[in-house]
Amino acid sequence: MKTLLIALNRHMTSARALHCICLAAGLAFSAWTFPDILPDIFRAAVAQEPSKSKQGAKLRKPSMADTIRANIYADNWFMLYINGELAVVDSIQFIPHNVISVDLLPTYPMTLAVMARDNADPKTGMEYANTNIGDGGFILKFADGTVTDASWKAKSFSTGPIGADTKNPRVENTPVPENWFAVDFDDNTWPNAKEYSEDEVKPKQPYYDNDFQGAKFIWSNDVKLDNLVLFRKKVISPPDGKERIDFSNLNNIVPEQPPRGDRRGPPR
Ligand SMILES: [Ca+2]
Ligand SMILES: [Ca+2]
Repeated sequence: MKTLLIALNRHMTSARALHCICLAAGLAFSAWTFPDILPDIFRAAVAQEPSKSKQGAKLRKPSMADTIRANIYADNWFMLYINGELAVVDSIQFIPHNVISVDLLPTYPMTLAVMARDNADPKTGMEYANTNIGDGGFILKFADGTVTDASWKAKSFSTGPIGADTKNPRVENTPVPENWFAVDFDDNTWPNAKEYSEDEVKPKQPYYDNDFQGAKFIWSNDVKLDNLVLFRKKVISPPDGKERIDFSNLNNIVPEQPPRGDRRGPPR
């Protein structure tokens, strides 16, 4: 290599020399990596290098056909982060019990992080003017086959009334970690969610009016006393096995134009 550098310095401009050094280094590296296919290394490089083929200029704009429907029901309230960003908030704080149905444009791996709350006074853990201990419950189903079950992580951060003592109700709170919804948050020490039956949660009618088939009600260990529960789940790939385009980089490229005639005329 030293000899090569001297020769290059003598006979070439510095720009051309730099080019040749890079080429030589590339050949040496490629020859070491692919000793038997040296003539093909350039073709291999072209095939592998720009992962732009996945996210590059040919990426089209997504349409609603690329989205998946999400059905979510919480007893009593939830908010959902997807890949670290707030995506869905239950529009009714506690009562009545409602189903939230939204369209999502999924990206995999998909990290789901949910905060769910039972209707409970934060100081007593009870509801309806401290006359009742209510129960929680959370269930979710996406059209890609993502469902809630015991594979989710679940951790309670507010429990009460401690010991179900309604005479002297007290609550134990644990600070919620600042980055609990982040993709890289470490939930390894969190327990798995516990599954509950419909009989145990007793969902209201909107639950039966929507598709939750295959999904399980989940909560932490005590569906009555745990009143603030965080759930996390990492969906590595679409559970239904269907290939989906990753549009998450769409704002950094110029998308392919839609076909002519795709545009609709003005409303009549
Ligand atoms: Ca409760
Ligand atoms: Ca409740």
